Amino acid sequence: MHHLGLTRSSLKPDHLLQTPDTFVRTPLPAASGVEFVVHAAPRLGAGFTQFTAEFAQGGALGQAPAQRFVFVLEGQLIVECQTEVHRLQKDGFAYLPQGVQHLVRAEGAARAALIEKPYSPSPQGEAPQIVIGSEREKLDTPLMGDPALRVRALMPDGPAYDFAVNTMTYDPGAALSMVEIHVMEHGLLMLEGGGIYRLGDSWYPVEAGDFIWMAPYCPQWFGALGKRPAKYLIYKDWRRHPLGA
Ligand code: UGY
Ligand code: MN
Repeated sequence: MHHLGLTRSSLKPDHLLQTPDTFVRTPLPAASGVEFVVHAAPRLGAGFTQFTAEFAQGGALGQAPAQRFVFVLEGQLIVECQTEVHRLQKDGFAYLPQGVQHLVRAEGAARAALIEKPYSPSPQGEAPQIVIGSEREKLDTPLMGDPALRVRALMPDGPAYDFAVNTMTYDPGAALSMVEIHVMEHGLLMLEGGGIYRLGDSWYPVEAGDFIWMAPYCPQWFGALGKRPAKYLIYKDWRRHPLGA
């Protein structure tokens, strides 16, 4: 069917809403049997990259040019690093510090969110460690005391780590209690449900499968709509001085 050039996707100087009808797949180096949808990249103005990686049966992903965070969206992935082998199910994740030799492979078809960021060392020199976990095992914390809006932190929050990845779950009707404007940028993947996202001076209907990039200082607000919770995976740069010092 003709769509007559219509899409919910929108690119503005301080944000990108990228909906699945506009996704274009590409191969990338150091991977076989994996196709990538590049969501955020330096060419967009982002300080990190975020992809959806689509693994065919037997697909594998080798070394990353930066720190790497892998979150399983569908299927299973096997992460081999140092002498360890970890099997990640849906909602499982792995953090691999920059320079750690590793392989991420799929025995069957699988999909994952991938986030990569050049590491900014901690001024005190603490070294980040490999992290393996599952979102389901993480503690649910009400945001600003609102039990209808819950946050799960996936990364450890220590001085060694220069980014955070959280999930945020909104019960139907729940909303951010304020319009946020902050120095950190975001990469956001809608996992479940939907609602209205305010980005800059625009309000967008969004749903599971959509990706959003928010530049530093992009005004942002979300309210959940529908009869089931809305949930997203959200990246932000974290714990580093804005002067880069
Ligand atoms: O962590 C955050 O800044 C988060 N509350 N932002 C967002 O959901 N747009
Ligand atoms: Mn925010």
